[in-house]
Order: sequence, then structure tokens, then C-alpha cells
Amino acid sequence: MVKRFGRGVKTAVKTAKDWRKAKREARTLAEAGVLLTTPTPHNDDEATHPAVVRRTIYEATPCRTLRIYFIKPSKYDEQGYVLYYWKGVLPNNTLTALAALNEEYNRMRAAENVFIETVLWDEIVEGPIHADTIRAIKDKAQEDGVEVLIGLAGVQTNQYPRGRDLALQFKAAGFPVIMGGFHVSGYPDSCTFLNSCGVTTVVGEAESTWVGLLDDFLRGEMKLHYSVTTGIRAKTGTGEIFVPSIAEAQLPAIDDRYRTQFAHQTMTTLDTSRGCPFTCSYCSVKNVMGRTMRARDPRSAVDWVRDAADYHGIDTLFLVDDDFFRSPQWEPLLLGLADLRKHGRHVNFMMQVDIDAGGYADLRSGEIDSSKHQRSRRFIELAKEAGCYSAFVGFESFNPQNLMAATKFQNTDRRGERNLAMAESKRRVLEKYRRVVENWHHAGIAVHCGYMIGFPFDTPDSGREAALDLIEVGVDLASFFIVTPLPGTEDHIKAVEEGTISDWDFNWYDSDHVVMRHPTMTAEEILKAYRDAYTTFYSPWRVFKNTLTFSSGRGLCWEARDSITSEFVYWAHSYHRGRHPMIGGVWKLRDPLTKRQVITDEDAVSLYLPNWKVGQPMSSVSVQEATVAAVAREIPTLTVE
Ligand code: B12
Ligand code: SF4
Repeated sequence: MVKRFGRGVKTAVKTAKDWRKAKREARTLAEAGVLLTTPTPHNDDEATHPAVVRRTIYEATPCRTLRIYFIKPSKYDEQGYVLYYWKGVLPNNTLTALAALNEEYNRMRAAENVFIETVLWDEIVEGPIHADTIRAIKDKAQEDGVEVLIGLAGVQTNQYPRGRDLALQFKAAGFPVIMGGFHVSGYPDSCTFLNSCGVTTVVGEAESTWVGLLDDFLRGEMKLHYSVTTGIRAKTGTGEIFVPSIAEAQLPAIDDRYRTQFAHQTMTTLDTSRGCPFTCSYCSVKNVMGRTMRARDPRSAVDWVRDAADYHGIDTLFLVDDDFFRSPQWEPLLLGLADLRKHGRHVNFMMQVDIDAGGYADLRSGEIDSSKHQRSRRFIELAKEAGCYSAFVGFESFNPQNLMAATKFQNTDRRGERNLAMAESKRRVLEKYRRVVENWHHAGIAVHCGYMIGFPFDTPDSGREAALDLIEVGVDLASFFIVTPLPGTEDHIKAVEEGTISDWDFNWYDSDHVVMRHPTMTAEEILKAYRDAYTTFYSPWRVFKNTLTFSSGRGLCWEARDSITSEFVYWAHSYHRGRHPMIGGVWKLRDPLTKRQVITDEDAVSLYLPNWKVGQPMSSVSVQEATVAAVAREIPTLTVE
């Protein structure tokens, strides 16, 4: 039986106005896609690093054209509507990384009369896709005589329900559909389901699978499932996987049209390395990207930053590497960025690092400066010279029992002393965090920390206590998260084994909701502790003081003060509105046509693909046949009771 939401919302209303709007959007995006995929180096030197998109006069030659829509699905909000904003906070790195792979494909297959167009659609800022948009995409493709492939991109677990609903609607309309990202990469059950509906899944990083997949598609032989089977063998938290080397991988494309959707339009993202050597039990990075660190060629990355500044006016970067301090190439990259500054490109950046990156002053009397400390000292020095203004550091808990339970040993401070009293152990963690914050501040760099609520040894007072401790150690910005058993993590495996999962609706796996039972606290107590944490840290008085003083008094550089002052207000505002700031934006909008109608996979398939035979994985041939058959059908009418 199909579960339905909503009270009398006529989601099936198809006005000519909506249709025209959707068609216009598809046309604009298609044009943007052409610009995106046709970089022309402006002199011979730059022919070697043409990753950055430039507006060029482009002369088309008739060829087989495949228009790929990379769509980043949003999620459903508390009322069941697709969450989206007038302006976003950060452009999505997955979209730009995938767009770059298409550019590379075009270069590789230039002699074969095939051209790939890229269209990026980020639902959180470009608005939800509905039935009329799907029609418009189809009509536009027919008008232009191009083929279309739909790629649902960077789908995280909380975006899976929305991504799945879109995948099935596109499938019903006859499009070939692929889904990639952390959710399918960490949760084989969703792959099995999607494959059984004819949706192709891609597990892991696409750098080594994309060319093969596109070749298969163009031959009419796209498979239902792709994963990385060559490259570097990397350990995970539970076994081993293959991951691609990214040394020579195409750098992200910059789409100027897409950037206009964001509040800070001169900012973009770059992943310079991938993987993480640590084994935190709540995190899927080590299991999807492996524990062996891999980096892009630092020279190409620095050239990319130079081009981004010169041709796109980029002045701020978010290095999305999970732990830039563990990148094998941090030193040449920071030196290169520092050199760019000396040559007039003032590009500032924020980055994510582990606790040890800032741990250099962690010395007791009589201890000598170890190589570990020297490395951290050098790292901070160079980060400052290279233009870093903010370091995101995962503190996650002050309680060493929680850190041990989450196997986040790197944050504890035992120094070989096994039988430390709990009070002493806690004091040491606090002191370690304090020294780390002081070290970053000493270089003028702000500290943004991640902190989790709902670990096994947390109590109803943990939220408020944590916020007070974070204020005491001098953290500039804090993001709080509710502990969530994300598929693909050890925490998820354990929660399933112990039967502690309380909500299987993945829409709520956004670390803003309680989806797992706690050993001692109720869900309400966890939520209250979470709320206490942010209302204490972002109290009206602290917001007022921080704004009035322009974040002064902590030795931060000008760029850090500038960004922390506005981010502090935005973070406070988001939390007070009950939204996680990292899933946020400016001015929330609502499209009544896209109200959620189903929760489970089974209900989704009954609603969107009513005549589909679910359950038996199909061969690639039958997928093509079924897709052709589906073209003849109408897009299911999205009606609710
Ligand atoms: C940067 C980042 C953010 C940024 C935003 C993104 C940005 N501006 O780019 C911010 C800080 C806002 C953020 C927020 C959140 N994040 Co985040 N984030 C990351 C991080 C560190 C890097 C993402 C990235 O760019 N990776 C590099 C790209 C190239 O990799 P990728 O996205 O996986 O894409 C590759 C493959 O998956 C595959 N692929 C992906 N899509 C597709 C599609 C097709 C068709 C194909 C063929 C292939 C393919 O090919 C790609 C290229 O190799 C990742 C961790 C990580 N290592 O990826 C966490 C991560 C993705 N985030 C995570 C989470 C949970 C969140 C939040 C929910 C947290 C919160 N409560 O705020 C929010 C959700 C926000 C949102 N709406 O997306 C989790 C997701 C886990 C899961 N199973 O859901 C991750 C994995 C971190 C973790 N510790 O587990 N995040
Ligand atoms: S939480 Fe951070 S340090 Fe821990 S495994 Fe994940 S990326 Fe690495």
C-alpha cells in the first residue's frame, strides 16, 4: 500500500506557466552546460591545466551529443517539502568534480565524434525538480536532438529518499538513471533496490569508473552496478577496497552560473586529497575512500587556484579534504599557495584537519620537541603564509570514555599511562583542546569545531557543559551534531546487530534528528542536550558581543574576523530556526508541488513505477528494453489524498 502525506495539496496541478518555467530552466541549464564543458586554453602554457571553465566562443560540429544532468538531490523538510533556499552557503564539490570528469572524457574521445554536455542542478539552491521539469528536460532533448543521462550525484544518506524518488520518476519517464555518492557506496541494500528498478549505482569514486561507464552507455551496454576494481589497495575500518589514484585526475570545473546561486559568489571548493587514516566508528570516510591518503598533483592544484582567481575572480576556497594535515602533499601545496600570494593572488581558504595539526605546543616540562610537533609547527606556519583563515577540527567530545567508545583515540591524551583516573583523563582532553586552539589563534587562524551529542557516556547535561567548555577553551565557531549511525560505518553495523535503530527513514539521518536508542537517555533528552549546546554557545549575549567587537580579542587575522563575525550570526540564526547550519542557506523557500508522498522503497516503487517488476535484478539488456517501454508511459501523476 502506498503511504501518502499531506492534507489536500494538489500536487498534480500542471499549469502552462509552470511548464514554461521548467522548460526555460532546462534551456538555460543546457546552455550553461555547453559553456561548462568547453574550456579553451588562452595560451600554450595553460593547455596543460585547462580545468577551470572559461566563457569562450564555441563552434559546434555535428556529432553525437549526450547531455548529462548531474543532479544533487536535497532532502525533505519537517513538513515533507523539498528543502531549498534562495541562496546557498557553499557550492557543492561533488557536482564540480563530476563536471570535470566529463571535460576529461570529451578530451579523450575528441576524435570519436561524441560530445558530452554537462548540466548541474543542485536542488538546495536551484529548486526542486518536479514532473513538469522532467517533461521539459525530455522536450528540450528532443528539440536539440541529444540523448540524456541522469546522474544523481553526491547522494548522502539523508538525501537518499529524495534522490530515490527522483530516480524512479526519471526512470518512469524513460530516462537512463545513475546514482552515486556516500549512501550507495556504504549501503549495498539500497544498491540492490535501485538496481532492481533499473537504476544504475556507482560505488566509490568515479575517477576510475566514469570513462568505462560512458563508453558502455554509448554502446547501449550500461550495467546496473559499477565499483572501483583497480587502483590503490587501501585499508578501511573493516577490510580493504580499491581506490583510484587522483594524482592526475581532472580538477573540479568552475561553473560561473552555478556560483551565482550562493551568498558568497567568489568562493568555491577543491578536494586536494582523499581518504583518512583514522578509524572513528561513526564516520564513513575511511570505509568509502579508504585509509590510504592520496593527493592531487600539487603543482596542478596551485595552477588551478591561480586560474580560478584570474578567470573567475575566486578569492576564497574551501579545501574539502577530510584531513588536509594528512595529505601527502600538504607542504608543496601550501608553499605554492603562499607563492601565489606573493604574486598578487590573495586567495584565502578554510580547511579540515585533525587535532594533531595544531598540537605542537603540547609539551610537558622536560619533553623534547618531537618530529610530530615539528611537523605541526611547520604546518601551521605554512598554513598562515598560504592564506588559511579557518581550521575545522573535529573535537566531538570532551569525555575520554566517549572518544574511546568512538575509537577516536587521536583526541585523547594518555601518553602511555593506562590507568589514569577519569577526572585526570578529562582534564587532559580539555587542556589538549585548549592548547590546540591557542596554537591556531597564535597564527591568527580561527578554530571551527565539530562536536557530537548522544555518545554512550553523555548525560542530559552534556550539551550545556560542552558549550561552556568550548567557550572556555576559546573555540570561535561550533557545529553540533547528533550521533547518527550512518550506513557504511561501524556504528551502523553495531546498531543493527543490537537492534537500537529507532527510525529507518533515512531522510532523518542528517545528524539533526535522533534515529537511534541511547543506553541511558531518551530521545527527548538527547534533543534537549543538543538544543542546550547551541543555545548556550550561541546565546543572544554572545552573538551581540561577537558582532559588536567584530570577533576581536582572540588574535585572529582580518579575514578570520570577517568570516567568523558573519558565520556566528548565521550559525546562531540557523540553529535557533531549528535548522542545521550545514544544511542551510539564506531564505527558505517552499514548492507545494513537491510534497513528500512515500517513505519506504516499496511504497516509492508502487507510486512511481507501478508496473515495474521489482525484486529480480535485471540484465543491462532488459534495462534498456524497460526504459524504452517506459517512454511510452505518462509520468505518474503526483496526487495526494
Ligand atoms: C565538504 C563536505 C561537506 C560540505 C558541503 C559540500 C560542499 N560544499 O561540497 C558541508 C560542510 C556543507 C557538508 C555538510 C554535510 N555533510 Co558533508 N561532507 C563533506 C566532505 C568532507 C567532502 C565532500 C566532497 O566533496 N568529497 C569529494 C567528492 C569528489 O567525493 P564524493 O562526493 O563522494 O563524490 C565522488 C563519488 O562518491 C562518486 N559519485 C558521487 N556522486 C556520483 C554520481 C554519479 C552519477 C557518479 C557516476 C559518481 C558519483 O564520484 C565522485 C568523484 O569521485 C564529505 C566527506 C568526503 N570525504 O567526501 C562529507 C560527507 C559527505 N558529509 C556528510 C554529512 C553527514 C553531512 C551533513 C548531513 C552533516 C550535517 N548535519 O551538517 C551535511 C549535509 C549537507 C548537504 N546538504 O549536503 C557525510 C555523509 C555520509 C552519509 N552516508 O550520508 C560525509 C561522508 C562525512 C562523514 N564523516 O561521513 N559536508
Ligand atoms: S571523523 Fe574525521 S578523523 Fe575520524 S575517520 Fe572520519 S574523517 Fe577521519
